[in-house]
Amino acid sequence: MAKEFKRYMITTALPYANGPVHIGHLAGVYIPADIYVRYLRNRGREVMWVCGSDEHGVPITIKAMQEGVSPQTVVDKYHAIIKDAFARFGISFDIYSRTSNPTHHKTAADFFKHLHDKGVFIEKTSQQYYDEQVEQFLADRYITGTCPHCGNESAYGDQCERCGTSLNATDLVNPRSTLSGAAPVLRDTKHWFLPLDQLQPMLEKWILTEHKEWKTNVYGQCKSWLDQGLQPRAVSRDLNWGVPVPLPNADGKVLYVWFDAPIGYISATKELTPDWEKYWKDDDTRLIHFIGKDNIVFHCIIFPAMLHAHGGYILPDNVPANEFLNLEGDKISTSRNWAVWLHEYLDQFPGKEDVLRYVLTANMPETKDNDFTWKDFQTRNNSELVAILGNFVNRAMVLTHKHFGGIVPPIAQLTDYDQQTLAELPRLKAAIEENMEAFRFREALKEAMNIARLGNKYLTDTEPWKLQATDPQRVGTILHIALQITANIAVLTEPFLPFTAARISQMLNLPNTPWDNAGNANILPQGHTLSPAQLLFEKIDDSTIQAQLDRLQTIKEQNQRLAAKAAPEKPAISFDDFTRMDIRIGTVLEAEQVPKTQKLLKLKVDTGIDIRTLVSGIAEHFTPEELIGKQVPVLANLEPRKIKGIESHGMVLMAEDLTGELRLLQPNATMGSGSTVG
Ligand code: B3M
Ligand code: ZN
Repeated sequence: MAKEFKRYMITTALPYANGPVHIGHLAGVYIPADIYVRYLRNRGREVMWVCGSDEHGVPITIKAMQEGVSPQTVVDKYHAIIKDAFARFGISFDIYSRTSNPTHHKTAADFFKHLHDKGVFIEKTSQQYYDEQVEQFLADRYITGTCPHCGNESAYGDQCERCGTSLNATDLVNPRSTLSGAAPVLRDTKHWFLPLDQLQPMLEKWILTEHKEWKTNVYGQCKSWLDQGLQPRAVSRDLNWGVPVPLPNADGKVLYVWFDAPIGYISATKELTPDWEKYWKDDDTRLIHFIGKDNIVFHCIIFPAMLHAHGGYILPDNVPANEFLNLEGDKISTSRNWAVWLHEYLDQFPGKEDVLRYVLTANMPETKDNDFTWKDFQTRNNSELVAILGNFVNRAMVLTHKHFGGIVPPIAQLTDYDQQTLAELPRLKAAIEENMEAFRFREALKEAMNIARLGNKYLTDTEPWKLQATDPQRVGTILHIALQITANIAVLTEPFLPFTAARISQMLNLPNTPWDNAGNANILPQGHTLSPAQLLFEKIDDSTIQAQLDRLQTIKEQNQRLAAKAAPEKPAISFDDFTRMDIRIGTVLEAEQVPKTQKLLKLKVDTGIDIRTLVSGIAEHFTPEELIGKQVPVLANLEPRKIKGIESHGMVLMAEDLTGELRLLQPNATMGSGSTVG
């Protein structure tokens, strides 16, 4: 029997204020939470949702170094961008705070002090990596190396973002300082450790036996860490940015960012209400953390361990973490600028907040990584939002204005088909609710769209536009039903598409209708006056999508150039070795694709010595037409080789640039075939 809760405490991961928010954050964390919270509020449940910027830790100081400004400048800049973009996008936090806030500094310091005074921590001098060139200890992201679990070569000192494992810097293979690139040395330093090993039995019982209902990805990750055996974790760092360790003789030490950031949830609640304790301490509060998969260990193991060790706090009842969203087949990355940034989207697509909300919900990475593509964005807009939802609402509104002067007509006789259609409304509402309660937001959205599908089918089947002359009463009944379906859409799509739902409500002149009053045909009274119809969605054309794809292509090319490195030199050869090669200028006479291959071209080349056949793996770089007539260097005395059954006599020499692109090498004036190269 599921536990009865009185209220909900919802948290969403605090985004680092080291960059703007992108579609990966939205699909993974903020949209699911926003849908869920709007749903809870609409059902009249007591709910509090807190978030804010994570302004501490090495992610911030690294960004400051890159931008050549202070950490404070970095967090001020990105906090403002993030907060504003969330607000414009309709993300309905009760508070969006920040961890540089004095309330937070005090709350986090007090929390640490409490654990310290209770004797929870192990104080230990241990060896930590130190960069002798910049004379600094290397916390977390100041050190990278190869993850011992998955082989990722750019794992951080505290975590591998590829496999999600939480690491100690000394676990890394081949560690390097990100400050100087140097191999770091080990030096003694004192830190406070949370004895996760001692807390293991409590965590095992709590997660593995009491929370078997957690999503399989979350439960599975927890189980694998617990199976490996938890180790004590340092909760302080040698750094000059963060919440200072609130103890004497702790100069230059701050709280580890992953110690202070989750306490930020508590601080934000405190900021909002003096009555904060009931949300964090009452057993009848249901605490739920919405996060991405890279944050699972911190929210399921470390933060609960902190709360438990402190005492008096509730633990999360669920942590519905999502997987990752990719962009056009590639991992989203702030540093590589491979993202669709929310603030840019809002500027470029004004009035289309719900289109992005819809597409990201429909592709939400709930059970596996998923991909955002601009083509899919266009298709979902044009064939779902425009063609299904927008089309239905528009037909119902326009026909009512045309035939009934914008007044909800009365119902006359209901046919069996009418009754069947109306019976779908409570069923669809229940299906949305069931999926919402289980954090299955993609399914919930599908059911919500099914209301519009139902309406479209109803109008298409009953064809009221053909009946006005012969049976106006029947037309009235049909439109009455269509308008009740529209009103259901206004109420039941609100959590997903709040801007659209508000516009439908406004068109319908709909008084504030609680969720629980929907799911039936009694929302609009007959005789109720509607406002003018307006279009909800418009088609997105190919050129708009192409502009986005072009922008990404430019970024991809920039990244390739930045990442490209010249290959190391090969071992030395003698002058004799070199002169043994017979390189001639040849003229390409014929070129054709080798059948059933992707890469091979068959060339007929005049080498001056003879006319010969060459097979070259360049078909993905050049068309036959581009080559015919060109002069190219040919290594003529390469032993003949059979390639796909064709004997190749030599090799065309080309230049390959750092990104793998091929370029022809041509003499700067036409030469006789057979001219030598050396
Ligand atoms: N700032 C990590 C992240 O943005 C971190 C989350 C903190 S939640 C308390 O992925
Ligand atoms: Zn890894």
